[in-house]
Amino acid sequence: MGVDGDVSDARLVVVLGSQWGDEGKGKLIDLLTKEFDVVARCAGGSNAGHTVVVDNKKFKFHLLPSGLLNETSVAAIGNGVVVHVPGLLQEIDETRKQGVETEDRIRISDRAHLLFDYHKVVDGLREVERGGGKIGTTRQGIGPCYSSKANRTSLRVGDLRDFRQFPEVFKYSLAAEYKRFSSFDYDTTAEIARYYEYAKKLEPLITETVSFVQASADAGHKVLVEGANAALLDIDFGTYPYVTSSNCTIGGVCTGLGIPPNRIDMVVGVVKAYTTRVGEGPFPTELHDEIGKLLQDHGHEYGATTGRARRCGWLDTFILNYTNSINGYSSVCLTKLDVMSVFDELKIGYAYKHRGKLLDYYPCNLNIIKEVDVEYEVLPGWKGVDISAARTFEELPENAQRYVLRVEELMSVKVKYIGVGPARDAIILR
Ligand code: 2SA
Ligand code: GDP
Ligand code: MG
Repeated sequence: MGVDGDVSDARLVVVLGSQWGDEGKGKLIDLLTKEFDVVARCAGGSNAGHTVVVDNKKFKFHLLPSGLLNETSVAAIGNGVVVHVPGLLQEIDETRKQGVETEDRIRISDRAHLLFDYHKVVDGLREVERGGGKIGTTRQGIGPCYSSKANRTSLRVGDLRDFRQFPEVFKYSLAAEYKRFSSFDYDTTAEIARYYEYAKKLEPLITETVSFVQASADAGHKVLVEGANAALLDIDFGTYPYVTSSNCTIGGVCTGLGIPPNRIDMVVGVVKAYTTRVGEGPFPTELHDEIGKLLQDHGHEYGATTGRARRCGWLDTFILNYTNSINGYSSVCLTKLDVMSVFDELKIGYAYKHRGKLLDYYPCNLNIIKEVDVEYEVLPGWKGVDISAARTFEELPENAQRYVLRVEELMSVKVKYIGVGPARDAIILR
């Protein structure tokens, strides 16, 4: 991974969430995508919610890559993604109705696994069963579908091309869920019949995406990989079990698309200027006071998929350094700096202390994460100054510049992009 600055120097660029999601990946991808021929998703499913605002019109992407808004890019959904076909068809339809041409612009991996309605039902039942210990999932069936995949009882998009195994595997996989949870109605015959119909609609989109993406790169086309969810939600490196069921760190890009690591030129980490989390799980810099409420209101922190209120807190560079150690950010996009214009002073959590001792790595044990004392530094704010029209770093108030430079220093990574508003052009390039 050599390229440190401009995406124009890079062939294959990856955008990843560096916190607990909703950092504003969708908006950065929309900005970068102009230069890219292929935009690809590698992991997750319709749990993801990526918002792009264009001329006051809001686009919300769940399964489709946000880069689809650039009309010259082709969108690929990789093998690591779990695909709810009716949801995808509906999203394609809605995107088209919003004026985006989708014809011949979408490729879906034949190796991607199919997520059925019963996975969503089981997701809900598992959450209810967990009671107070619930994960706070989006109930989009993500965990149950990846479980079927790992159990090797799943069906893949390619099975819609050759239905021979479909009914048998479908019934077998569903029977396992019935044994576990007998209390749900499901019309198996009708569902299988529906899939014969979906298969006809999906057929032109089904692609062997490993060769498609690699041939595009070999032909000199530029590829942008769009991470979904984020590092602290990664099934291996996140705050397990309060995580999603895929690898949303850099490894998921290689396994979710079939890309060798040495083809990746650049990794942009998207960092929100504060921290949010939706769902349960530890969050050391969370604010339960009026400051947290102010961040939620001013930042419009509500889930793009479920509408749930997101929990809010100060920026935490201890987690950012942990996720940087895994993802290796070439540069950072610091989003929502404008939201911080409501404070007299700002805090950055930069270290964790447990029982009086500074931690030198991010712990796996959630009890320790719950018990840590966060070490903060306090920076002066730029209260009341509207920064949303700034388009150069120099136009930012001195204290906003200082905040950005401090983040850069604490992370040892260049802050290359600064988000100053939800609009497409509300961004500063450094
Ligand atoms: P799941 O549904 O099994 O993936 O949930 C497991 C955990 O992962 C979290 N998760 C998310 N966190 C932030 N944003 C997500 N997407 C939506 C958005 C969320 C929404 O963009 O706002 O609308 O609520 C997302 N998807 C999954 C989830 O909260 C669980 O903690
Ligand atoms: P993603 O999941 O990382 O793509 O992020 P989401 O789309 O779920 O949430 C980010 C929200 O912040 C969206 O509503 C964006 O429109 C909005 N947003 C992105 N960048 C900025 C920014 O710099 N400032 C403000 N105020 N909003 C932003
Ligand atoms: Mg989101």
